[in-house]
Amino acid sequence: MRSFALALGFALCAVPALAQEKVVNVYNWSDYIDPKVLEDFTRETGIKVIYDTYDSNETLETKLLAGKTDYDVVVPSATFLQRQIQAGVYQKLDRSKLPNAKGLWPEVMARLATYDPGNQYAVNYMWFTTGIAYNVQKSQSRTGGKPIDSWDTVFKPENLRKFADCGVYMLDSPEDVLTSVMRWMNINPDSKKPDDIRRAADAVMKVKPSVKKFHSSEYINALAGGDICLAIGWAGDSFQARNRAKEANNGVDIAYVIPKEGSLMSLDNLAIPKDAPHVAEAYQFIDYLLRPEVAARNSSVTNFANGVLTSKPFVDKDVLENRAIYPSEEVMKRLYTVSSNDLATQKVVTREWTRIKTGR
Ligand code: N2P
Repeated sequence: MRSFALALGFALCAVPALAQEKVVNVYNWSDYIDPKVLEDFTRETGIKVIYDTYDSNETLETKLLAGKTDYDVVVPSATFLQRQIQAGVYQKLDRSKLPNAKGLWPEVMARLATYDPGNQYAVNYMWFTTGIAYNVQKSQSRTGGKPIDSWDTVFKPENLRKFADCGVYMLDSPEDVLTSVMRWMNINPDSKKPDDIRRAADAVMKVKPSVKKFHSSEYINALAGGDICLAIGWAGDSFQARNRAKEANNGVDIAYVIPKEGSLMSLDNLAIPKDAPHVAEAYQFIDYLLRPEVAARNSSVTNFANGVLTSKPFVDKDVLENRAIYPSEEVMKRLYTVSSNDLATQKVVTREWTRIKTGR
């Protein structure tokens, strides 16, 4: 009897203690998941998700290179992933622990393999373009009624000046902004020549007087609330802004365009840092995100295309049929990707970006 009581007592104390120990520390981009997915994951697995967010690769990279982070799952863009793999930041993935990886999109993984040969260190989470988001009503008078379809609107100083009074934001991301301006200038966006990067930065300097802020997440609410009327932004975020305005029923209509000159296509990917404290939980979390129904929910809520091909039948129709989110073959031809910067090039980029933002 006594041993039964002891055993019961042990069980009562031990179960909550054990349950408390199961955690996964996730560091992801802001506005990049259906929050209910996190709750459902915990309900199903008993693993608590400690979730933290960022809005720039530079922020993530600074933390990863500074030493131990305690993160179990992080989401670097492919160009940064490549450099971080070389720096020894990540562990190789054991595919036997990711059974849902079988649904990954072969073309997307092939593109990712140019940064992570053999797809050894990461699986794709989402992929997307960088384009122009704008307030439809406020743009009308500023473009003379013409639809916005070219980077001319952003990079010709006389054009952008017309938007200055209603508010212009640009992503605080040199990769997105400098490659867009290079493409517009007919410079190879993947050029690593310091001179090309400097010329691109000079062009951004010329339109800077019309830019209210360089920021990579505030533009969603700023567009939705009618506080700004134009942004260089990411497709999913721009459609989130459109949806937030619709929900608020505030009369603001937001559109997003992949300019005719073309857009940068980027891949964000799930990876496990080498020193992750909860590796088993990290695998469970990544595998959960790769479940077709779960990946689809994340796309339906965030308006970003996910890397799981088998999730397509479950993605909301408006998202799946939106050609700026899931581009057609025709649109795909206008998209370009860029390779990773080596450290020397990255230094030039950072210096030029600081010059743009601070004027020094
Ligand atoms: C999510 C932004 C993710 C795209 N808000 C940039 N990596």
